[in-house]
Amino acid sequence: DLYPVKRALLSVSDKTGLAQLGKALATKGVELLSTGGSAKALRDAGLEVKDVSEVTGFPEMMDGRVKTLHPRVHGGLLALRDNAEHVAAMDEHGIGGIDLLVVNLYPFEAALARGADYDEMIENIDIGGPAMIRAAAKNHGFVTTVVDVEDYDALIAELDANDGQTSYAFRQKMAQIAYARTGAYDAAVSNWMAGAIGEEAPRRRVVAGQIKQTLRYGENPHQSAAFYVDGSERPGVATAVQHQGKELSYNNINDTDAAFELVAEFDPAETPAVAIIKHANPCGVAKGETLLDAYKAAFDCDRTSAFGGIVALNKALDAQTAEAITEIFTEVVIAPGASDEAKEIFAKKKNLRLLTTEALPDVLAKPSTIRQVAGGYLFQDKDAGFVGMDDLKVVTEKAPTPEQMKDLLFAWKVAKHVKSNAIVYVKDQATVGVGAGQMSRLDSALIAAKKAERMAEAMGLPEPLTKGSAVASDAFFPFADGLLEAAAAGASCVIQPGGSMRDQEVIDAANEAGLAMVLTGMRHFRH
Ligand code: 93A
Repeated sequence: DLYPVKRALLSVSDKTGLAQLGKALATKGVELLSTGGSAKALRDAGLEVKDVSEVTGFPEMMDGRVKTLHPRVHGGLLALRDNAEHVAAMDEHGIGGIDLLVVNLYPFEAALARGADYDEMIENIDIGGPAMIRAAAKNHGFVTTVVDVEDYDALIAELDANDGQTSYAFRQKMAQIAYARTGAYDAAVSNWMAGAIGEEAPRRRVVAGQIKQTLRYGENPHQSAAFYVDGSERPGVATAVQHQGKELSYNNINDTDAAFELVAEFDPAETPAVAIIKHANPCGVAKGETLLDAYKAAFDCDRTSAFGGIVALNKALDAQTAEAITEIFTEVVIAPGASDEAKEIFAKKKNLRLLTTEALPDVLAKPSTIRQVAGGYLFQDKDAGFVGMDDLKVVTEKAPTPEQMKDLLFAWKVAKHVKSNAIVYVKDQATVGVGAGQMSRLDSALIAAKKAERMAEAMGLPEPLTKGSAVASDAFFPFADGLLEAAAAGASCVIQPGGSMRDQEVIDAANEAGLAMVLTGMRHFRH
């Protein structure tokens, strides 16, 4: 199953390592064919190269759109060397076999990342490259295809080990990588176009990405895992710069994403805000005069759970807040920047990871989200639903005071980021109890209240902070019981979508308990 490499075609946009590869091949007596820029780079390195235009008898034309699209190239890649008719056709038409194809594509993803305009993006769609890659990879019975600079060393090692030949297993492996590349490339093109034409329905989105990190393991140590990026420049965990600490784990990445998306709900131009996340749910979220105040208030919601948490800030990390964060064990801190002083303080905590981005995530953007089910994928727009003061309908005898209204809207924003069923108690722009992920809304209300009681005991407070709080429910109360539980915990006002068959029953219960209640008309399920 060994097949010799006698003639190679090299056509690469990224010239990294090209000269070294060319030299190694030339030393082995391989004839080199190449396209314009690649041929020049090889010649500059002192190598003998034949231009593809000389092989095809056509110049590279139309701004390079047509350079390798020719039967002398594609015949050379596709001909079955052990098929008499194929060999006869090669002879008849003067087609020489190409045994090795080294191509990397026009940098479409890089153009996307730097925000190139439409015409530039179009010019960066490589046609000839993928055509050759797909041809060579199809013919892996004879032809070796290399599409990644990172595989040059493996190629040379393979040729060294086999006296200038490659094994079938190697060619097959390279072919699989090749199709992964062309698949991801066209996915990037299609996804970019979807955005460019403002297509909202994600129905025909393609799932593809580039590997960013092979993870040590998945959610558990017996699961293998990897982190793929989609090439977009959205501020977030995928594009953040890590300043210190160990590699991020699967769970870290997931939790950091949840934390940053949540804290981005709070406009930094208004007030600093902090979110602390555990297992993808917030265990404390608060606004404050300063970041430090916000951190302290968020921490006080559930000090027990905050241990080993992920902290997200809506403003650049400052020294005072950094100092406070280091007082307990924290896994990750993510913020749109960090002062030098803050970085120095963190440097003493070797295990703490600090990530910074240039901006906050855009909470109004609606990129597709993807979830896998057995045999398929579920796509949907990200939940970018927003409810403002004007969208609220007061349905009780009492109306919320302006102070209560502020807390209600705060609670509502947090509830959007809590696994359903979500119940969130808020007092003075800080969560004071979060009930997440229960199968009954009543249980979420109970758990959140219980946690608040425990915190009050631990902090030596006369009564739980849920007394006089605002409470949010991510979806309607199907019965009055959940609402009554919130009232028992001391809530004085409620925000919820409404829309239950028993809305009237729930409204009556709210009036009886002396609560003010507003309806949003929008729910925030999150599963
Ligand atoms: O414009 S193309 O789609 N038309 C072609 O026929 C073609 N052949 C190779 N782009 C084509 N290529 C690409 O050119 C390769 O995939 C590679 O990325 C690039 C190398 O060009 P150069 O050697 O001139 O730098």
